[in-house]
Amino acid sequence: MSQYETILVEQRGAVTLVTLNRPKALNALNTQILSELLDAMRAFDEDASQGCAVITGSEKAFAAGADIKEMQAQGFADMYGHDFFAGWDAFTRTRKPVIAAVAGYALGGGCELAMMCDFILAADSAKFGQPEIKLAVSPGMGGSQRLTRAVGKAKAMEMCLTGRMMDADEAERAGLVSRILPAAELLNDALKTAATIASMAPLAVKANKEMVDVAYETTLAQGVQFERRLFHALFGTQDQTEGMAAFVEKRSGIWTGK
Ligand code: CO8
Repeated sequence: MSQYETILVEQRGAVTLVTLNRPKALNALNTQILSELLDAMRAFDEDASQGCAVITGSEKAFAAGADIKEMQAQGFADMYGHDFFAGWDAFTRTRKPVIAAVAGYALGGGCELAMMCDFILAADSAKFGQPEIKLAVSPGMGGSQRLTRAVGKAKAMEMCLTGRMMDADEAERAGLVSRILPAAELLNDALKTAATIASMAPLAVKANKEMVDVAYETTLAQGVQFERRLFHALFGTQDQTEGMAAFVEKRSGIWTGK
């Protein structure tokens, strides 16, 4: 069903599975993969039958960074003038949850893409890094900011300044990934986790995602206030009435998304 060249998109029930598919370049992120991924995410967000997405790569690489060969000949005027890669910001405006299922290398833009997802499930083979400094540049898709928020200044600073990689164990200890799985179980677990999320009431899913994200953008008092207001708002939904009735009647809720 996929009309794309650099990604594969499949619907598995209510879960959209997106597989980055530039194996010869270890899924390096070029302009085409960005535009195809954004198109696929827009379609996913608009499709009422879909509740959660999983983005994955290959066994060897989730993505080994932005495409160095595409960037190599660019100068400041090209990069700044065209606000190169600003398009990735649209990815973070996806309102339904997106899970990154990472095996192998997630480097540079690959690590940044994984961090733009709502959470990361890692195979035991996963390796995360921001090696841009070795190319005499820096993260450019949010890595210096999201990595610092995820793992704290000490580790983020060391990784950005040395370009060293973090293995899955260290990434889990540091809070970069939510769980580690044996590589052979990664995709199945990610799809099961996504199916669980997709089985929840859709408005509550959006609200929960939004309020956790707000924790990164605001003060504690404003964040708590934001949470409370959205919590109150959910009491205006049919699904809240159904969810609480179903609990009391010891049955599963049937959601309308209203
Ligand atoms: N871009 C383009 N091609 C790549 C990339 C990449 N990031 N990574 C790997 N490839 C290509 C290789 O060139 C090679 O192609 P070919 O067969 O034609 O020579 C093929 O993929 C296989 O790679 P290797 O032979 O190198 O495989 P190894 O197993 O020996 O090594 C590594 C794997 C360690 C992952 C190695 O490929 C590597 O170090 N890759 C580069 C990692 C890197 O530096 N990533 C950061 C890129 S910069 C970046 O992401 C900036 C993000 C923000 C930009 C935003 C701008 C505004």
